[in-house]
Amino acid sequence: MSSRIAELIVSLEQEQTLELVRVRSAAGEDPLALLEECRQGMLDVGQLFHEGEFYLSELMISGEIFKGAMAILEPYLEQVRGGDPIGVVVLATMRGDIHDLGKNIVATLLRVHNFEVHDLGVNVEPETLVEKVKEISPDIVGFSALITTAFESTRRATELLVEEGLRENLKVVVGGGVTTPEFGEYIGADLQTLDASTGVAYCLEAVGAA
Ligand code: B12
Repeated sequence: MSSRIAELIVSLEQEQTLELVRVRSAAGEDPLALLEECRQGMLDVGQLFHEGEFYLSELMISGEIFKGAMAILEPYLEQVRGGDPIGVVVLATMRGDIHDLGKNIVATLLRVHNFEVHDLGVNVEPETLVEKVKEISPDIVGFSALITTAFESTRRATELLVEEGLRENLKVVVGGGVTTPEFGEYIGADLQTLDASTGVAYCLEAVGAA
C-alpha cells in the first residue's frame, strides 16, 4: 500500500510533501523509514514515466522534491554520528548516468556510520575512478547505477580494477534502481542491493565493525 508521502510525491505536491516530512521527523519518526516512503514515491513516479503518463519534467520535479526531503532528514540522520573514521569508501555513478539521489543517500548513511566517503559524483569515467582508488586505497568501492546504458562503464571500471591489481584489496558493492543480482555478478561485485541500509551493513562487516 502506498504511503501518504509517496502519494504526495506522485502528485508532485512539493510543499505538502516537505511539510509532512518536516512534521513527522520532528515528531521523532525514524528518518530511515521516512526516506523509504520517499523512495517508494520515486519508484511510482518512475513507473508512470515508463508507462508514458509522465514526462521528463515530472521526473525532474520529483527529483527536486526528493532532494528537499533529504535536506530535511539529513540532520536527523546525522544526530547519531561521531568518532574516528572506521573505513574508507569511494562512491560513484559511472559514465552515461547522471542519477545521484540514491548515491547521495548511501554517502550520508556511510558518513553517519563514521566512514570517510569520497563521492566522485556522476558520469564518472572508469579511469578516473581507478586513479582515485590508486591514490587513496579505499576499503570499499560503491557504484550506483540507475540506467542500463551505464552498465558497461560500470563493468569497465571493475575490469580495470582487476587489470590494475587493485581488486583483491577491496570490496565492491553496487546498488541503484535498475540493478539486479545478475548485474552484480556481471561486474563481479561482492554485493548488489537495492537497499542502502543493507549496503551499509555490508560495509560495516567488511571493515570488521559490524
Ligand atoms: C528522479 C529520476 C530522474 C532525475 C534524476 C535526478 C537526480 N539528481 O538523480 C532526472 C530527471 C535527471 C532523470 C533523468 C533521466 N532518467 Co531518470 N529516473 C528518475 C526516477 C524517477 C527516480 C530515481 C531515484 O532517484 N530514485 C530514488 C532513489 C533513492 O532510489 P535509488 O536510486 O534506487 O537508490 C536506492 C537504492 O537503489 C540504493 N542505492 C542506490 N545507489 C546505491 C549505491 C550503493 C553502493 C548501494 C549500497 C546502494 C545504492 O540506495 C538507495 C536508497 O535505498 C527513476 C525511476 C526508478 N525506478 O528508479 C527514473 C529512471 C532511472 N530514469 C530513467 C530514464 C530513462 C532517464 C532519462 C534517460 C530520461 C530522458 N529521456 O532523458 C534521463 C537519464 C539521463 C542520464 N544519462 O542519466 C529510467 C531508466 C530506465 C533504464 N532501464 O535504464 C528510469 C528507471 C525510469 C523508467 N522507469 O523508465 N531521471
